[in-house]
Amino acid sequence: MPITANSRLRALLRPLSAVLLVAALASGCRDDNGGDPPVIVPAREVEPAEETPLAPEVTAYTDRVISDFEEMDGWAFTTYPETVDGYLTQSFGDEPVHEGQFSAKLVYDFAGARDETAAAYAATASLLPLSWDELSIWVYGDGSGHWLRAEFVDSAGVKFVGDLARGIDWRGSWKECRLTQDSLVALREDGQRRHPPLALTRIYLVVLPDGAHDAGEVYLDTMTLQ
Ligand SMILES: [Ca+2]
Repeated sequence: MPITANSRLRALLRPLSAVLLVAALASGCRDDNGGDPPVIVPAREVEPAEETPLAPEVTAYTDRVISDFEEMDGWAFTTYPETVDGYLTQSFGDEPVHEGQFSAKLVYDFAGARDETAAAYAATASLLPLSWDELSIWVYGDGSGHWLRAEFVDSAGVKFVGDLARGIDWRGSWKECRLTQDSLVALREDGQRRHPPLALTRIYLVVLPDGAHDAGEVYLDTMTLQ
């Protein structure tokens, strides 16, 4: 802080006021019977107010967390075909978490569906707001190369899907995967219009017939709409 005439004056007066205070205490009048001395309260120096922002930062978009996986109510595990094995659970102990205390752990084993298109689903039913541009989710990869997608259903019951990652090619670290609402395509028929609001129904891993029908696990955390 620059030294101003005012602060210099206060610096000069400070020792003086201390001397006066000591003198006042030393010369304080007491009753013979030892009554309490008068309370002398030195004048407080007024500290300059800290600079505070006039208003919180305002941004055009507010992130809406759809799921933080701190609890797993409303989530379930399903597969296609039924011969795919696996489960969906909350993370436990030292398992990877991106934010908070827990993530979701999606465990899959595609070995029972060799040479077929196979999928392991984290299934939910989460009605989304009318308007959003992007959905993002943090994913702890296993390097499997499997395709990570999200499925939605619109108000007319038509299913739409989008890609969160064309292949999970990272292992042992977190990445934020995103899709835009504009990128969604109808699951069965091309060119169908979306009728909002959409509900998110599944986040899932897919392996194509010529892909590796192996076993592994990924963790999911903090799903957000922008
Ligand atoms: Ca979490």
